[in-house]
Amino acid sequence: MRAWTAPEVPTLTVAGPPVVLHDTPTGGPVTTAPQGPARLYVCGITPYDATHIGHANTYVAFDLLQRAWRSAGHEVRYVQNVTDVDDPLLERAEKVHVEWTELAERETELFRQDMEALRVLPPEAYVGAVESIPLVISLIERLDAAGAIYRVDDDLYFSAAADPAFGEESRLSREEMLTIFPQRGGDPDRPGKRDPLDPLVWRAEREGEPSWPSPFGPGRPGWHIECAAIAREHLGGAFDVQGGGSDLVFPHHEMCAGHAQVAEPGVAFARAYAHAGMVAYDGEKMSKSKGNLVFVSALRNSDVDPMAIRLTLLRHHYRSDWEWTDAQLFDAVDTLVDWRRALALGSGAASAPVVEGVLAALADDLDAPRAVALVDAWVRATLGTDGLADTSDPDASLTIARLLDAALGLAL
Ligand code: 5CA
Ligand code: ZN
Repeated sequence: MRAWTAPEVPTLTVAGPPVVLHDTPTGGPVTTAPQGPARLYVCGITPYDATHIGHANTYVAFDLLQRAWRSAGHEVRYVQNVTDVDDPLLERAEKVHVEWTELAERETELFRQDMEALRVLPPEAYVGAVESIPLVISLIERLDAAGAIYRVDDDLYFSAAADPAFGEESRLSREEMLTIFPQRGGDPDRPGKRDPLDPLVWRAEREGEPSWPSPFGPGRPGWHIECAAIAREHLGGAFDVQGGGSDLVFPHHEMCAGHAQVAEPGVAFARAYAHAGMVAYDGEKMSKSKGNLVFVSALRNSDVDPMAIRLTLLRHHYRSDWEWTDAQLFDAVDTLVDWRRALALGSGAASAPVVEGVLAALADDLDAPRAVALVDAWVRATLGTDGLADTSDPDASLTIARLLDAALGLAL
């Protein structure tokens, strides 16, 4: 699939430190140590509605990771999927009387435009579920050869327990898993399953649903096997970071890891798992099913500067759960007026400590709020907000503008 156009990223003269991330399985910091290019997989959208602020928050978070790795001198191999066939997409298409392929294409295109506007760096491989069906089939065959696949009617399930490490990604108790599983696409109560937690990997053809031929009969891929197959194919085993929103910790990333680790015993799916917090609106998690959405495209269509949207997101640590309010957006618009005023001056307060501080903050578990606070302090000193304006650094504006663009994705 075609990704979107990459924004220019200025090169900085100062290198950033090694990147440390909070790892969900261990619950602590891990220093990423890419061997060769840093390999990143981030779960992509299910394209049945427009990009909302929650999605944007997740993709901006992992954009910071890509930028921090680049600042630390790594090349990055970034892969993202598009779940372009799945239950929610088919249900929505039927409800609005649009071909599911047309809906998926339209919403994916809107997502590309939103990502471009927010200056999110595109993945090197942007891969759809439909185009990956041969990969899914060969992964299922491999799991079957390992004895981890069984049939319920004409559908195929994966024995979660076949992975000795099952449960280590999410670190949830069995009770917690059983509670969450049905809320996130699982079917624990289906008769004939060996374990209620086993996930579907191949859904046999149903009337009125699209299907593709396979050695196990016509059907379509389950959700987790899609990401496992795409990540394995495009990144290989034990890639550096698996990313997504925290709603994917279980079952999605647990099951992806399970599929991959049974297919290739002894090789971890990913070295680290990083999860972005959930954005709420009107008191509840922003989600398509609840309908409490703030769309990036709607804001753009009402002339909101995408850089103000991005700054609003950056003011929250990527791991925190927070609630979107319009007031925060207006505040970011005002902030950018000050920042642009300071950047227009040419000279300003010393820039070197800001460069060092911002790169250090981002390498420290993507601490964008700390980075933004350092820039705010530089702007105040440069404009003389709290006293005399500091103009001691003749090239400050140029240096800070490049830093904002390269490290934070803010082109002002
Ligand atoms: N296609 C699957 C992943 S393979 C999927 O979850 N699609 S999605 O469209 O529902 O979500 C896309 C990404 O946005 C996921 O990483 C998800 O964790 C994240 N996300 C969804 N809702 C929110 C929210 N309210 N706040 C933050 N991130 C969110
Ligand atoms: Zn995924």
